[in-house]
Amino acid sequence: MKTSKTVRCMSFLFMFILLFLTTGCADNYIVLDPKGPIGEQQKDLMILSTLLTLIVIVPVLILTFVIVWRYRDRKGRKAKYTPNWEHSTKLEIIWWGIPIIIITLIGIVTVRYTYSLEPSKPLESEKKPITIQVTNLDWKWLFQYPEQGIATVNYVQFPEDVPVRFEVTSDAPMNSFWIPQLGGQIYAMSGMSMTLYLQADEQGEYMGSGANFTGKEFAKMFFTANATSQEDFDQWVNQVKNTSPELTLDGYKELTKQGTSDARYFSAFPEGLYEMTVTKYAASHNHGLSTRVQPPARVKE
Ligand SMILES: [Cu+2]
Repeated sequence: MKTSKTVRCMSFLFMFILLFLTTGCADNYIVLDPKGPIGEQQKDLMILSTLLTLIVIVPVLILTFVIVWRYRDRKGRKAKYTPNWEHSTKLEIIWWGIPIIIITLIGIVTVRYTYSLEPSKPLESEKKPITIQVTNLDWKWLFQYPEQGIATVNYVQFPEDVPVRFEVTSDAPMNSFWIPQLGGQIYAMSGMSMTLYLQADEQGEYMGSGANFTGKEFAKMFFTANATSQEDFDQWVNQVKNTSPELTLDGYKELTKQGTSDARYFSAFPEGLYEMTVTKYAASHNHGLSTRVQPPARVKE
């Protein structure tokens, strides 16, 4: 009877692991299927820190079951019973030493990756980066191309293998700009312009989203990030320039009204619109942009 129970338990666990492995995690968890240098590094960091924590978690879980099993009360038990035991230098060294080594390793890894993955750090590339200015609106994303002079809504296209310098701000509640397969998210905040460098090493359409709750239609703030060849990109820019309407200041005010949007394209946008959006809120946001209030002078004791 007892063995059959153990066997049943083990086979259930085995089935569970098998199910997990065969459902094709890499397809469902796009973060684990990066398509650019930043995403790659972030995936490496995730795997590395998971492995480092497993050094602790696996033995602890195994020991939990072993101890419960070995020291359970039953007739004729052979496990040692030592009610007055209180100190073991050997054990103290093990359970202080191993965590200190692991925390040190995780610390070194984290510091190195934190510096190398600093979002505003330009990517190493022979190609000149392209700048795209991103504005979070209720509930849509506006993209402006200052070098090409075009703008889009909920669709962003850029050439593959070229670093993209995203400048991100908000003209609505704070949100988070995220293209999971290219790299981690960055906050879109009013009165601030955040810089995030990303790059796609492969052509393809990647899912982009708003990763921070901003109200009723927040869940519909998806956009397509399309990485194409340089020729296709240039052709697309020309097409937008020749066939799309202009974005006027009134048109922008319409966009800022609450509501969702399909992909839209504009052949031009008001000059300095992005900078205007940022500075509009700058006075109320204290990150060095606005004048700092002097702290009161210290009273001499
Ligand atoms: Cu801020």
